[in-house]
Amino acid sequence: RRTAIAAVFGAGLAMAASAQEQSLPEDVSITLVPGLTTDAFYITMNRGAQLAAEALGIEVNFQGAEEFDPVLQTPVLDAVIARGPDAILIAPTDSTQMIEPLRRASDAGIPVITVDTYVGDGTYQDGSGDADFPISYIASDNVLGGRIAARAMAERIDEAGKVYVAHLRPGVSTMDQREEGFRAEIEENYPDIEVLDTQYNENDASQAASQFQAVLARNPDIKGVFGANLFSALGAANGVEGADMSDQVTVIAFDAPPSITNNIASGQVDAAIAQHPAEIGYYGVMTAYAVLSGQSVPTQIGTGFTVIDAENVDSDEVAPFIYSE
Ligand code: T6T
Repeated sequence: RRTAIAAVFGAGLAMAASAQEQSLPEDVSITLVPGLTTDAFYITMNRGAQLAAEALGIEVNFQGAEEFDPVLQTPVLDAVIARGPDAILIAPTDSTQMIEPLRRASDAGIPVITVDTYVGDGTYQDGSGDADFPISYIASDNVLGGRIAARAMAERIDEAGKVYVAHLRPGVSTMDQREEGFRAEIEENYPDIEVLDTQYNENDASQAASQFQAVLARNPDIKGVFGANLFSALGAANGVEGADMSDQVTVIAFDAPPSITNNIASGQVDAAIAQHPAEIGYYGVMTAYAVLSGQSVPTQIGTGFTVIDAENVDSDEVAPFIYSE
């Protein structure tokens, strides 16, 4: 027993000693590469990132492409790698196509942390999968988010009828997981809801709006649309409004800038699943700084959701979760 106590005490001393030996890194510069620069979700993520940067006295640059596209994100990333920041936080725009571009950063000795979306199988540093090199993944639990959206939908359509998912493009991890969670929740709990084929809109709201018109033409009894990200939801809501169907068709949105929440008050959108992007940015920067300070970090950090609907949209509780634009 004495030996055990001595051993524990000894380990404590060793930890304290190594903590003392570590010195905090100086002149730290981190680059945050969003999925696209003009999206309220990433703008809000950057707000959280800048808050952490200020607290730590470091620099965080926000640099990305104007569209959600791996072909446009790759040259931005290559230019970032060439400048050699101390760490890269990135929302990869494709879970497969961004593996090799990100491996170039890691091979150049720049720690990579993914935020929002992931590459490979999304579990890093476990010795398996073809993209094991990122240090950590900080994001919403998107499968759970899809399940929450399904419950919100079911409640508003009396648990019966046809619905579909408006999605960006296959291969975007967040979107694929939201669809997976949405379908699983309906399949397990709502036998009278039919989920039609998913509609892919390339993150273009006007395409999402015309897709609603086309689905409506084939299914005049359509009951709901799950717009699984901001542009999918905005487009779906516009499509429903354009067809003068807001009273008959429920729109559940993922993401919550004022362009969505204003439409909740007017009844065009029935509920929004708000992510907490500022938290993702804040913890992303803190995690990168911890890595640069020689600390171990969690390989995954999950952030939460706030469900916003007509009952709480104007309340003080949800105000902090409405995105910046
Ligand atoms: O929903 C977010 C983000 O989580 C997703 O990966 C891509 O779309 C958004 O940026 C919203 O437009």
